[in-house]
Amino acid sequence: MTDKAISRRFFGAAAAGLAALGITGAAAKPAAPKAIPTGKPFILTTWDFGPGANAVGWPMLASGASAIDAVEAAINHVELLGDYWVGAGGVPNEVGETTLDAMIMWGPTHDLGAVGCLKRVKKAISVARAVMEKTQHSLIVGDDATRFAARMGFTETSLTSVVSQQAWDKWAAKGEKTDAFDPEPIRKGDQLVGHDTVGSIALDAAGNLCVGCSTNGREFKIPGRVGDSPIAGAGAYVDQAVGGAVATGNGDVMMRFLPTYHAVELMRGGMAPQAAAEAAIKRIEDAGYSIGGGIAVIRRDGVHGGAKTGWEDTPFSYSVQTAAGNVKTPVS
Ligand code: SD4
Repeated sequence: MTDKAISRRFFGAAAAGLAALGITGAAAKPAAPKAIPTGKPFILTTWDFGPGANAVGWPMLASGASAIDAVEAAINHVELLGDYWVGAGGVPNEVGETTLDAMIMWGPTHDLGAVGCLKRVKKAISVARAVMEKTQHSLIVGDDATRFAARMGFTETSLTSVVSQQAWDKWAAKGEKTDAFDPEPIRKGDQLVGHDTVGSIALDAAGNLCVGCSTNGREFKIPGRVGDSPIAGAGAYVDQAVGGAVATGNGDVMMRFLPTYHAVELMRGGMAPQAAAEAAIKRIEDAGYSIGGGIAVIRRDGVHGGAKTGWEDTPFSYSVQTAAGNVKTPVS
């Protein structure tokens, strides 16, 4: 074979390989990145926390603040409410201690910060933000998350309140055991009562998206248990070009299906937000799980949707605030 023939053969094969990858001579030039439109700011927050949390985050967005500041402030507001399910003073674990899970994810960089089983620090979403902004890590857990928080200047304090102490005392006095050793909730109906989470999604005037969530997790959980909330694609997920989603419910099961990642990816493929939310929840049902759970989804153009499974008598809702006001949407 002549040199010319060898080189023709080599370059022919190489060109065919590149063509198979969708790279041709003419298309080899990198395409100009598609500009992402800025869109109209919004903030979405789940459950009955929605109107109050949005009332904190929205004025910030309206005056030009970043979506990450609005999400953090909205969730801090809920974490400090003294609600039994989110933040300080709520849901004790099996030994009576309150521990927190939280995550924040920033659209422009796809960066993430999360804490799992955080102890003795109130603003879990702010510690998650410190993980994201101050370190290369994405998730820090347990006592080490507390030590990290202290290192970042957060105050250590007890998360036990009169309410959480009484709840645990009552439960322990009855000789109850954690339900975490019960059989999996497959075709049996969700045995879980007692779990809740706040999730927020914001778009700012600069066109940046952020999602966050925070929870005390599951009542009387086994110490060390971490739920879905700090797991990317489970508790929350954002894609700067597409939109975001937040989840709530039985995180032990929901994290197996990455429902927020699933919904965002379906929207990327062109599915409408409501259909994407329903499809992500249906995947869990189709696998045979009977749980209580829901997701709220919003595309970056502000079109939103939600879906739930179980929770026939539990009024799951989410609220979206824009310049036009706050609208609370019940999920059926
Ligand atoms: C968890 N997903 O830790 C959370 C709890 C929750 O509604 O959202 N419950 O499993």
